[in-house]
Amino acid sequence: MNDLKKHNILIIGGPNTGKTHFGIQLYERINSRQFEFKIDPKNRPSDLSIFDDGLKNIYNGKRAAHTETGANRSIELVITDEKKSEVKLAFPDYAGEQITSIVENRQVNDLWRNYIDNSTSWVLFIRLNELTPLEDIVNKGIPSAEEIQKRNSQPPPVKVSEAAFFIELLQTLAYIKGLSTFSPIGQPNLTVVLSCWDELETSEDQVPSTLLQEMLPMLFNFLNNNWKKESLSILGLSSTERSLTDEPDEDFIEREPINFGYFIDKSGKRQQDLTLSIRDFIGHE
Ligand SMILES: Nc1nc2c(ncn2[C@@H]2O[C@H](COP(=O)(O)OP(=O)(O)OP(=O)(O)O)[C@@H](O)[C@H]2O)c(=O)[nH]1
Ligand SMILES: [Mg+2]
Repeated sequence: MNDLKKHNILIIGGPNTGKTHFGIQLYERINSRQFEFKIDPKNRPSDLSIFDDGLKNIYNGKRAAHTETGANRSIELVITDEKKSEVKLAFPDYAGEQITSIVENRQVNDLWRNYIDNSTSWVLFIRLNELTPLEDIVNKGIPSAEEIQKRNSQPPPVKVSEAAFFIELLQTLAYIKGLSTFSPIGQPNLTVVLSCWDELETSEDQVPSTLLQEMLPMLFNFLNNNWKKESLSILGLSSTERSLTDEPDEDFIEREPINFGYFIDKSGKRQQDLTLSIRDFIGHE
């Protein structure tokens, strides 16, 4: 079997969830060859335009720009681990609105059909801090009679909860990939990444899956019911350790972007080597 075709990781995430910053920070690390996963110089992509602007920004202590709607750039990185086995990371950088539109329109275009067909691992970015909790049966009791009357006179806009959004998204992707939901899914391997972890007020050894269970219980149950245990991981991620803005952050410049960023592994341990997250993305062999 051709090793290069073995792993194909697809990053899936709505607007503003941190996809681009993760791509940049991960790229810098594999390129530096100081971490577990590396880019072999012979595999270095010739066209890096996908990360160019963002890289320039973060080296100036500023955030990278929002990916333009309509931009569909992707980069394929062939990465080698300590044992010299190769992983192909297909990293698309698209505007997160495309994900929103998959759910809203229940439709994908040919480009997305390709991404989905070719992928062997899905990495779903969720930024818990930006979720708007909608009241539902899981997190709220029954409202008072007065409250009910108020609501009846003012019908709220119809909107699905965040949990329902992610479930709908995963079901749509699974359907397109032709997966049966009669038995738990083993492939694609699924990693849920709780991004911008530094924004969350968590205790030192907070386990990411416990946090997801608290914040989005319905999604948590869906994941556990539909994915095989060994094909599902839930991680925390902070690509920049802080919120960069359009004003230069001097400390970030001085200490260099490569020294910022970590992820929280399944057991709640902080890992400074961002490239190790790739191991979870790939999943069990
Ligand atoms: N605090 C904090 N902020 C982050 C982190 N990663 C990204 N951000 C911020 O979150 C915002 C969105 O990050 P992007 O990487 O552009 O998100 P994206 O998913 O590519 O967004 P679109 O291109 O709009 O789809 C930016 O303002 C970043 O500075 C992080 O680890 N911590
Ligand atoms: Mg982006």
